Amino acid sequence: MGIVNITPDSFHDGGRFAAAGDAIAHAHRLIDEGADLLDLGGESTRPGAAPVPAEEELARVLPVLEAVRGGGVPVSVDTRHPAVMRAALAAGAAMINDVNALRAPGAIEAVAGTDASVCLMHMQGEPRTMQQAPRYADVAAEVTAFLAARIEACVAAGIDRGRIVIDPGFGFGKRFDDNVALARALTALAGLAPVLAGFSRKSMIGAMTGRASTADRLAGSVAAALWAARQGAAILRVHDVAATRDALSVWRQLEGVEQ
Ligand code: 7PM
Repeated sequence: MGIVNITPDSFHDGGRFAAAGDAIAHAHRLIDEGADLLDLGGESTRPGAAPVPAEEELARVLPVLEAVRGGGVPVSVDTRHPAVMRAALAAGAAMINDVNALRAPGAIEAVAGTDASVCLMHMQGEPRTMQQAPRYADVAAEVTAFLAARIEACVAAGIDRGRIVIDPGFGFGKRFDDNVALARALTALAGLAPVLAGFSRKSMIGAMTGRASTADRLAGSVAAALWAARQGAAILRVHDVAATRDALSVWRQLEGVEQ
């Protein structure tokens, strides 16, 4: 899954893809690099980020979605707002990626009436304040129980189990040790539903490598992605599609895994 940020304040791209034209060009580049899926985001959910009104988010996302849909690669839209979900699904999105796991009123209903997939992510708190004081007694048990409950809520509302993907939400209300514990729990999580893992250029990679700048976290991010795949992750959410694909290709051939 290649990341396409359409946010002037996104944590890595620094506003470079703020203009729809730039985001569309970036999306096409990720498709050329071999992305199997694109994730369009019009609201930055990085720690400390302020919420974006649904209308502004839609104005960022829709032109890009309209330009890249039908290009052979399914498109996911990263949003917490039911109004954005409905408009994105009407405009051809194949998946809703919700860092809030469809907890907003009306969010489950927005997805349930369609044949789209959904990614349910765990987050403690909300983006503006989530890194201030994350707290868990047993992070793996708590995140697993949360995701299992969200799966059942979605299934009860009519979303097919086979359309649900789960994500422990690395960096979303988690300390370094919490992120590491969750990474080690990926194989167990994959027993609940297919797992999406997003490590790309995050602060835990910075902490593990001593790389303060997100621009210097490519190699660390690729290592984390490979490791997640090996733990059974089904979808890798990455900025760097070509590098990640190359690494997976080499690993799979050495391992003798079917391509
Ligand atoms: C910290 C830094 C937190 C950067 C989040 C980010 C994920 C996501 C984002 C993820 C799913 C960024 C991210 N991360 N959706 N959206 N999983 N499902 O790329 O890990 O800016 S935002």
